[in-house]
Amino acid sequence: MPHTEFRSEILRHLTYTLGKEAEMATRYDWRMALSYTVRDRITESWHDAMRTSRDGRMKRVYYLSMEFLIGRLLEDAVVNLRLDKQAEAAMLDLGVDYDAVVATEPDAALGNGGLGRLAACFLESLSTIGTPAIGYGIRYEHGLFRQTFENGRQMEEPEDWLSQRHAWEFERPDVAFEIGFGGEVHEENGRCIWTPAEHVIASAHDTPVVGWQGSWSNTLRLWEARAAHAFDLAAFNAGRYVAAAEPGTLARTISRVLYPDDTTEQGKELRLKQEYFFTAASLRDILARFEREHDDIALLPEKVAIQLNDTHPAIAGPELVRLLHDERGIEFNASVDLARRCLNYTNHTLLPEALERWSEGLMGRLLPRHLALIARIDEWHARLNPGRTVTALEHGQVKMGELSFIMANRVNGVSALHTELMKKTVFSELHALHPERIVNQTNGVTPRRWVLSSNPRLSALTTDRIGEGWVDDLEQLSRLEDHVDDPAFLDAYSAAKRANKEDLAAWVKDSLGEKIDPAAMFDIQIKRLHEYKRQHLNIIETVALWQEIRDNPNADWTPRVKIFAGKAAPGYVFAKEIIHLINDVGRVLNADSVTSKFLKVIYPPNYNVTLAERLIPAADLSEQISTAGKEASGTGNMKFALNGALTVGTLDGANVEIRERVGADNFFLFGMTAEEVVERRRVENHAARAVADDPRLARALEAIRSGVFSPEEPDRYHGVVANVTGPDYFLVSSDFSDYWRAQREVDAAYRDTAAWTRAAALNTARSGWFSSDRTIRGYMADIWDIRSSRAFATAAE
Ligand code: 26V
Repeated sequence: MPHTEFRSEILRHLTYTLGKEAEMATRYDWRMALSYTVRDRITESWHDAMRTSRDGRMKRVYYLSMEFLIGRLLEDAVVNLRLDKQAEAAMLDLGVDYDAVVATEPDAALGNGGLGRLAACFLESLSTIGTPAIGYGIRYEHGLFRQTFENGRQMEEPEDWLSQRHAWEFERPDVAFEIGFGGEVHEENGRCIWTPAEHVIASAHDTPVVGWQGSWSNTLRLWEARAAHAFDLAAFNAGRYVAAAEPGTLARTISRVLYPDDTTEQGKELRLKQEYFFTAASLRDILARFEREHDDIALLPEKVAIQLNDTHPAIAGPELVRLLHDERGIEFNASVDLARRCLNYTNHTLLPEALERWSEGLMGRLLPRHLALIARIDEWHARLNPGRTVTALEHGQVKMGELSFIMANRVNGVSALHTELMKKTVFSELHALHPERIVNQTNGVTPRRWVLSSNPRLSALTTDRIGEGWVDDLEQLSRLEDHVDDPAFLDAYSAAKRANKEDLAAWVKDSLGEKIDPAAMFDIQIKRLHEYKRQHLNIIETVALWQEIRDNPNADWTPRVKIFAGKAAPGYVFAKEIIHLINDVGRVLNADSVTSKFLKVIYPPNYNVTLAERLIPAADLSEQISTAGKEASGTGNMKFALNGALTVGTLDGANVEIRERVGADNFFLFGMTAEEVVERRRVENHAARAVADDPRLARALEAIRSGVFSPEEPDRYHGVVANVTGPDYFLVSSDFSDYWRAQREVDAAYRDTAAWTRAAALNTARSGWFSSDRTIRGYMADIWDIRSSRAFATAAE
């Protein structure tokens, strides 16, 4: 279609949907008009996909997730529909700056980090592959908080992504379910009846998720909470205006805000309410759809595959049993069996503090019937597995990991190492009872967003050399290996990286006022702040390097820019101290006229999907330095490798598999293995010993401790230093020397530009396996038993 026709559609939306004249339209108006125009193109394929799924009575995947970190949607849709040229030309014709318009879209941060972003990549891959799927979650009014820095300290502001209209969603006032809480359970003719004390309405909002080339679209269905009776007329008539609106306010708190803790803090009643709210609404929706298409409930496991994204929707087990047994009168054992054959559980962390547990008291108060059903499920499980068994209910607590495991057909880890650790640690006893249940599905990322759209230069070069088949068959990137000894290719590859770095440098200058040299190595660590991710290891090494440069300022240092980005949970004091420290160190180093040409520290605030898209294509070095055994997989590590950054990393999570694929020569390995970590913790005073053995570490810690970076408050970092030299659970001190060694190897390697570029290109060429398309195909084959996607339908024809 010519761009002129596209232009008239934009104008039509501007006039009739937005009610604006072109002369008066703002960038917001243009973005909305463009978004509606693009959305129109998706809607037909979306309807086709739904009709095909319905008419074919196809098995569907239901991905239940508390978090979907979707980011901006306009550019992604434009790229997937291949409308980029048309959209840009049409906007140019209209005298509107396309990039500026795209940049007005709020970044939808309905998630904390890895788990939520994975859910978003999975939905896109499911659409690309053409597998019928619905993602179910919560339509948070406020997503993850906005981060700012005040004198280097993290401040949190509410995020307001819905303050403007959300162009991509369709409200479905007709799709609504009453969700109950509390109340009583009584028996009537041998059947349990739950009479909740309180009800909230879950009402659906649908966003189409378009796959590559627009040939299939799935749905992201987010539930909004509202009151069953939003308004108390009696109170209003009595002049109590605030009280009159109270029922609505109370109900709406359920979908008001995303919990901003990714691993700390537990046990909030509202969180359990959110979990039950969206799980119960989703299951009712799933059963209603099933019952429209089938009349034999025995077919349920053949037609419905439910994936629990961590334990947050774990209440799905007892709730599905309740819907089948209590509400449909199916015998209890048969109900459990049916439910179990539909449900699967992905574990995303083994950190003990992140494993969900609810007190029996709270569960009994909020979900009395479910508590009783969990006890019955435990009995059922014990009966089938006589001898030593494991229960979900124990010592007055409901353990959601155990409950999910017991109620799941398949349980999966997110990298090879993590899956093995699941078997050996948290789930060892359940694994012994059910050795076939745990499977591995190493994470992946969508190449449409994380290469094609965010790195157009690398994409153009790749397509020029190997054609565009790589976009939905990422292992084709291996064909780039034929070019890694061609100087013209390497020149073009490094020119693309250089241009990306120049773009980033310009953005840093504009937004932070700091000048960075695009010729320097861009060394990036971006992720949530957490002790196990060890941003403090990175900044301590930075301090040690700075001291060494000051000792010997005329040496031939390899210039580096250390870039950090990431948020700390508002209540996570230690993580906030690390942010403060990084900013304090940056302030001193960036102002040091002797060293700043060799070493700078940059920390842009408010890390989100959009910022990741800007940073990753410009990276030379990817920091993946978690304590081995703690990072379940990582997905940023994959994005960096694909975009030609070399990794400095530990043998943790998917780093292991990245290194296996890109080759040990193209990966800077350091640190203890997961087993060595466990050993090392048994050594008395391990941290003090490590500090005593490494004068560089001792000196860096002394500078931090004595207030070199916080002269206005010299003891500001006593706590951080005391931790790293004392208990040091995450072994920052013990891994320091080897990290330093690896970093100096990185320095040396970066100086050989040709060899570095070749290694970077090999990272791209050998990372194709980390596409989320591959991960989804793995889930389809090993977990969901789905062979009926569009891809398979075409193959069968
Ligand atoms: C826990 C909690 C606890 C209560 C409050 C809210 C909340 C939200 C999230 C979580 C669990 C977070 C687990 C997580 O994000 N794991 C990450 O999952 C990624 C995708 O599999 C993986 O790449 C990362 O290594 C892993 O840390």
